[in-house]
Amino acid sequence: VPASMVQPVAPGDNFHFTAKGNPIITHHYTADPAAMVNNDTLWLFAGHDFEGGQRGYKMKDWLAFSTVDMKTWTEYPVPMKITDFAWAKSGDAYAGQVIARNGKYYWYISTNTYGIGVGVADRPEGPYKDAIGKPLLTNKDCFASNHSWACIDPAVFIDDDGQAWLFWGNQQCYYAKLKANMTEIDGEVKQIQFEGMRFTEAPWVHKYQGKYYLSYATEFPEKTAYAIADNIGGPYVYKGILNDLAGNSNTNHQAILEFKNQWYFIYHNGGINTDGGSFSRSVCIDKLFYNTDGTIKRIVMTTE
Ligand code: FUB
Repeated sequence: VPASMVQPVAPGDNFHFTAKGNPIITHHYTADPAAMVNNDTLWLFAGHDFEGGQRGYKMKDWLAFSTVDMKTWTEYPVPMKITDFAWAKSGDAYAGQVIARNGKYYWYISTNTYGIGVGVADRPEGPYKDAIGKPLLTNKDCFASNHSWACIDPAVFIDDDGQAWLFWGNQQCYYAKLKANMTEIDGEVKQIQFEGMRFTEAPWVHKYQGKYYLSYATEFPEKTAYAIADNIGGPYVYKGILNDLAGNSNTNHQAILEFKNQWYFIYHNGGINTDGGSFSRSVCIDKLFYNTDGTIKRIVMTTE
């Protein structure tokens, strides 16, 4: 897939396409999906693998898509670029998540090496701008790790009492409260203690029947594991592997949410990657089902 694929550029110059099974987007390489439901619309936010091959990640912007029926999609002009974060310099546009609050949309993003930032916009499709002009979190907030990409993969969650939380990390999973303004950390950074499968990266928090579910990438190449807790900070009880290795991709990065009475598991694989590397990824969506005891049935990855 050439990097110069169809791309809306001007506001209103949206691009419409119909997903024909997985991967759902075949005119770009897309990775690290995060999703949000806003009224009758599911919004999908993704990273964007530019070139692939064996050369590592090359990710310079993030992309936004919406759907009302999980089949027909709208793609918007590029809502945010790594260069919108002056402090991120030459970093890559790693994983993030968008959430609505205070009539605005906050996009927590990560960059390899430079840490986690937050973009803000008036509309889900952007354009987003750097909300604070500096990183929200850096490697020094990842006190238990000593590698340069420890501070990545922010996942944001607003609890029923209105408190917003941020989870993030690589090799270790960290969490903290966000202040009501969504742009400052409130109090101490803490660490999730895992028993069960090792935490690699890509935390995602959701709530189901009053319990907290923390899903995450485990091992490497990555599978998706999950754990359940009664409290947001744990203790989280390991419940097993949720998704297997995603073909042709070392990473798997998931989002989990309910839309129109159906739960979905959104992730990436290397479904249209023909170069043999693991850096040309594609977002996929499959249905997610719970057992009556609240555990989740293993995801069946489909191509249809
Ligand atoms: O896309 C770059 C990085 O790869 C993400 O931040 C990780 O979650 C993994 O998917």
